[in-house]
Amino acid sequence: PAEITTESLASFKEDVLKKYPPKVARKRSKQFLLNEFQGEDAPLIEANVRTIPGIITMRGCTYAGCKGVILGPTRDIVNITHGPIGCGFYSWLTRRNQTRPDTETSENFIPYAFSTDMNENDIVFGGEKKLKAAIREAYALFKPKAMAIFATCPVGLIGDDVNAVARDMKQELNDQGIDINIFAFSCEGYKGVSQSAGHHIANNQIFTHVVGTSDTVVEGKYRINMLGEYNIGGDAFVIEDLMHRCGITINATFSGNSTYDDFARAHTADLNCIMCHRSINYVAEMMEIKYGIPWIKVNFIGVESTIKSMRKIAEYFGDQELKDKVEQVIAEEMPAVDAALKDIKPRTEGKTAMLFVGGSRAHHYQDLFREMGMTTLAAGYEFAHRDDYEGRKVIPSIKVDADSRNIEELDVHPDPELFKPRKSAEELKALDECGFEFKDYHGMMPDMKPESLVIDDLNQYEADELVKKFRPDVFCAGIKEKFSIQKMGIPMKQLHSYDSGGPYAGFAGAINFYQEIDRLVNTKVWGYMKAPWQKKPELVASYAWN
Ligand code: CFM
Ligand code: HCA
Repeated sequence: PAEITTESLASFKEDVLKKYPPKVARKRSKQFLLNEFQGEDAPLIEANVRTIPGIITMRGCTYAGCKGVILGPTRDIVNITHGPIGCGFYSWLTRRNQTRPDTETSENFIPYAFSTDMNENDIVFGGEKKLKAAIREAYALFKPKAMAIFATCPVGLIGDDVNAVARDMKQELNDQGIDINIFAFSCEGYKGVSQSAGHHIANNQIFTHVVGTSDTVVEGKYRINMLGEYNIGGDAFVIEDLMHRCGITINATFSGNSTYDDFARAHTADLNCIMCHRSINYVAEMMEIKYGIPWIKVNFIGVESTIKSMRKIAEYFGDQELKDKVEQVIAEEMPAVDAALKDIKPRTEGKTAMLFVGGSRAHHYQDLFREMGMTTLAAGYEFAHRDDYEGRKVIPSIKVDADSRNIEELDVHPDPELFKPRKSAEELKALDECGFEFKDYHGMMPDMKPESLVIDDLNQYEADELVKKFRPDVFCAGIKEKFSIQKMGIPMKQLHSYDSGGPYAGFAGAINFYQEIDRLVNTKVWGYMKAPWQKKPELVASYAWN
């Protein structure tokens, strides 16, 4: 592999971009940076812009971000995909969010796929009638307390009005004396440049139609919502256990292991803790403005970050009793962490990683690698925005960036009337100034070495070149990248689904991760990954010349 220096990274960028037509190279060069300036001088990166047609992006669509990501982990809402069957089928149980229905009678619709299965006839004559019939049928079969409808690309193109259908059907069922909430999402796949627009659409609708509709208050001295934690591989279970042991009550999680009622009473919490800022900052902002609930950024990926986050929550409430309890739980967990690190670190120290994932993990997982003594050579998000790279002090996420042609940033909450602050602006400002980093959201770039590459919306060609030139010890991304990377003889770890592993959150999760990565980067199997023609080049000659 090439040595990692500022020069080798800069020349790599030049070589990669040279292969593109000049106009494409110019655009890509704004999303492909050497992380040479640090702190306040972080270089500017272009993010959340359209992928250039023809490029094989790692990204997904707006429907995936809305239906799969935000609403996917909630178990008792019937989620109906209005679209061709493929959209429902490919978002059916592919994300590894888990759920634990609390009683034998509580509903769990996650194993089902509901779709209107649109076909040519519906495209020509309209699909609204079919959607209404699907809602009636789903109600008759499952009697859920809530139903959500998701628009796919063709729905937007032919003009079916999913919101009107939701309103009509809610009325129809309510008129029959049935207590049900039905709402829709205009989350057509093409609506934004990535999954990210889908998060925003999902957040707006859940806030408008669900949050605040129940006044049930959960008992507890310290009551928080955990925002942006989706329980992949059971991460939320680990966090729930940690919080429970500290005496902290989780009022609602958005949306790992959650229910409709959790969302409905979310406005009764004392504090919002944001795990994945990218996908859920909208809900935190809206709850702060409407209900005066402050938010803090937390991160339970990595032991150091977990400890910092637990202390930050205790610090917010300020009680000595809570602070002592948090310290006690940390002390209980640390011996196992220390033992695991003592075991694996001699084998992982000095190894290298590359991380290209969604909108927060490419940053959060660098902490775990750092704890193992490993360096991140290159990282990037699929769809994060500039604040996720540079930090929030640099650019507020709600600022409209005219150059980015960013449909999502312009998509402010549709009903400004909803915003009637309970906590005054002065009170919120005082909270901001009392020593917490409420608004100070830390981005990925200041945490990375100057000798590293930061690449937004990486594509297949660039991934191949990165691996060929620098041969990292592990490459982290998603299912589409998995096998092309492994065929180049480099271990690949999925940081979306965790392959079949996890949980990786908290202390127990960190130990899991250390042990899996140790096995992955130290196995000899990758050295045997030579194709026959690589071992016997004469084969090439005999086929080529005979
Ligand atoms: Fe947030 Fe996520 Fe992520 Fe995300 Fe995702 Fe995901 Fe991800 Mo896949 S909400 S941004 S849209 S942490 S599904 S649980 S793994 S791309 S880095
Ligand atoms: C999504 C979901 C996804 C896909 C993961 C992957 C996930 O964006 O639609 O590409 O492997 O985490 O399940 O991000």
